[in-house]
Parts: sequence; structure tokens; C-alpha cells
Amino acid sequence: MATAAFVALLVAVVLVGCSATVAPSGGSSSTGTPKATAQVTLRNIAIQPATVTIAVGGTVTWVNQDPMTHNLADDAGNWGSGPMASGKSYSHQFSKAGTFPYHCTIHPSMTGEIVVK
Ligand SMILES: [Cu+2]
Repeated sequence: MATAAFVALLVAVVLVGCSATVAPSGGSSSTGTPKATAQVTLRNIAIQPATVTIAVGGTVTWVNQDPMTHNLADDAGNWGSGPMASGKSYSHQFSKAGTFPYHCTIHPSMTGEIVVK
């Protein structure tokens, strides 16, 4: 009797262990595909995340969560947010594949890039 109970307990532990390892691997696989939209946060005078990957035709939205104004500009001069006051957001659609670095004209340490593919 004691052996049967121990085996049942062992099976239960193994089943729980298996189901616990399935969830994280399923969650991480979904991040590998380029998304149609992405959100970038401007916080603590930093661009988070600094690198974002989206699909061709995708839209990136930046949200300024800092108390000061930021002004995002494409390094190649193709787009710019204009002054973004605290709490404001700006969106830009990327129709061509490539890597597009950008920066904040007010804070030179704030740099990021959008990878479109
Ligand atoms: Cu800035």
C-alpha cells in the first residue's frame, strides 16, 4: 500500500514538473517573429528597449514617460517626432526593410534603432 501511494505521488510530481517547463518555452517562442506594432518607452533619459524589431509595414509608437521633453529624429533625416512633451506619444510606420538608427536631438546619449524585416 505504501509503495503504491509513493508511486502515485511520484507520478504526480513528474506531471507537475513537465507542465511547469512547457509554459516558459511556449512563451519565449512567440517573441522571435517580427510584430506589426511595437511600443518604445522614453524613461530616465533612455530609450527602452533601444532596439526594436518589427515587420515591414509595422508601426512603432514611442511614449514619453519622462517629466521632460524629448525630440526623436531619424539619423538619416527621414522622420522626426518633433518636440514630445511629457506624456505625449508619437507613431511612425516603417514601409521598407532595413536598420534605422535614431536619436533624441535634446539628449545625445539617447540612441536607438528600429530593425524592419
Ligand atoms: Cu530626449
